[in-house]
Amino acid sequence: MKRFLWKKTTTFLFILIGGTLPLIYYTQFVGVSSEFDRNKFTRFFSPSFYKDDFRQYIYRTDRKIDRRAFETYSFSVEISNQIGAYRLISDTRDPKCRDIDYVLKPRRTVSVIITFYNEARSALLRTIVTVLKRTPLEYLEEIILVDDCSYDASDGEDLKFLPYVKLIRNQRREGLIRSRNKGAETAYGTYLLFLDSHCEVNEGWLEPLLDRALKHPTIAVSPVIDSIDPDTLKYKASYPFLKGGFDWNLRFKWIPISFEERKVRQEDILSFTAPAFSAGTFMISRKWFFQLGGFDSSLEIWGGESLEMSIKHWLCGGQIEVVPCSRIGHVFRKSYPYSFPDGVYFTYLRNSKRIAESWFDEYKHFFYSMKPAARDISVEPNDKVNILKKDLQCRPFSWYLATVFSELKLPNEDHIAFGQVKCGTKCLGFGVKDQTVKLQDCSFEDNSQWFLHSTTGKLSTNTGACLNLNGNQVILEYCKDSKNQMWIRRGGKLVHEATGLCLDNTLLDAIVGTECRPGAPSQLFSFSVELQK
Ligand code: UD2
Ligand code: MN
Repeated sequence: MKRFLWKKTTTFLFILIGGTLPLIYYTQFVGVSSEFDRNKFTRFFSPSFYKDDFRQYIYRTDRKIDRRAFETYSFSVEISNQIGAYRLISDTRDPKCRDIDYVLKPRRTVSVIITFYNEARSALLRTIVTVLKRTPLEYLEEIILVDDCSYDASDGEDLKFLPYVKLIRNQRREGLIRSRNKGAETAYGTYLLFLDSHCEVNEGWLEPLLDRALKHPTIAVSPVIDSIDPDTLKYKASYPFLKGGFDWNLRFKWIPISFEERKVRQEDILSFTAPAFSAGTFMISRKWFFQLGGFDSSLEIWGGESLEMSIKHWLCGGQIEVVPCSRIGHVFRKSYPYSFPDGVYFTYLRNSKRIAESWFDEYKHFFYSMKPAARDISVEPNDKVNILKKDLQCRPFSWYLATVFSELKLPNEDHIAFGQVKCGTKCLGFGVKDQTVKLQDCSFEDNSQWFLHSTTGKLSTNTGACLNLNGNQVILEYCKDSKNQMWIRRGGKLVHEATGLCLDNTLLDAIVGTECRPGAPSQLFSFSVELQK
């Protein structure tokens, strides 16, 4: 209703100032001002914009890229151009959502941040136009476009005449992660909302997001991402009851909410919590975003940043919710239309390692056991993360696993304990060079202090070697199905099954097998994580 009235008013204004139109057109083309300018609205909402004006933008060519080829964008640009700046799409919300009258007080504004790199002009324009047309403008602070150094600077420059639009252009390609940070740094809105450059926001998308976000300053919200087919550009509703998550490879994963959970919620239109943002489209308070340090700017080009943000957000006091009444369409492409300077595999692996090293505590070894190649990649230590953890009193990763993401099972179900193995105040470790097992000062940094105890009794290192006894000397050898490699837990002791000897810290930091002695502290070992079986 409100939007209808608004349209009426602008149409009226349009007729009223018809005589001065040529002058207004002129000033807009030269783009004299990026300040708020009511004239922009007149032009933007005029029928000629949708009929012809946008075509001048879409069909401007440059020689560096083929603007008609499917491969240039990994979706059908021809169909996208035919659709133009705007189209009607099906309202995919649960019909009950339409009846909700959101009373959004206090008023808050949103800065929409769209990063793009050589995007199809029609798709980029449509993303912006859908935001302008389907958002109550009193909630919209601005639309910040971050051009990540696309080949053709006019991709972004030509859009500055649109209302609310501001443009930043990177002098070199920074990747979407640093670009989003840059966009956030210039934002004024109370909330930041990140969008890809090939989206179409649907009817009533923003109000339900704001409604939830207003409940608490650290609730970050995510819409349901509908899919736009890359071949046909058909808009399709997605199943709304999916949460964002990931596996130990740190690959994003959708997880359906359980039947029980749906029953408890009673109402399908209520929001639900999720371990991670449903991909990279979410809204977060600007203040809280910067308290969290923004996205980790060491992450390169593409990948992982939404997981990094999700994990630290939860661990440091936030909550993520999926809001089923909010819908945004996104073109899910089957391949990357752009290059990765270091290759996509390596880039993603390095980003993942950085996240695991920063946030996974001793669980990082599960990541390494899935991705052994990551061990050899060097990533700079994340000094900021320790300050952040202290300042915000962030919880350990084990809390996240137990409380937020119980669906993330340990990769190998057949173990009973893992992590650091402590005897007194020291930790079991092995010398990488001499391969002797001894006690060392405990350190999370040290990969050689991580052990796994399997249900069959094998006690192995993170490099996959198994502990055995030779006489009473502890040795490391290839794991095999041998009784000699079996250790049983008995009252805090680790008993070698074949000989009945106990693991013992006899002298200084040496570790050997000795006769088991009741209550001997030097024979008591505890794992940092003991699983209940
Ligand atoms: C998914 C997320 C995306 C981001 C990414 C992982 C959705 C709908 N998409 O991406 O937001 O979280 O996973 O990082 O949630 N871009 C640049 N510079 C570059 C590369 C890309 O600005 O160097 C832009 C690109 O034009 C696009 C956005 O970043 O607008 C996301 O890239 P994408 O669409 O290729 O990624 P997608 O959909 O696989
Ligand atoms: Mn995308």
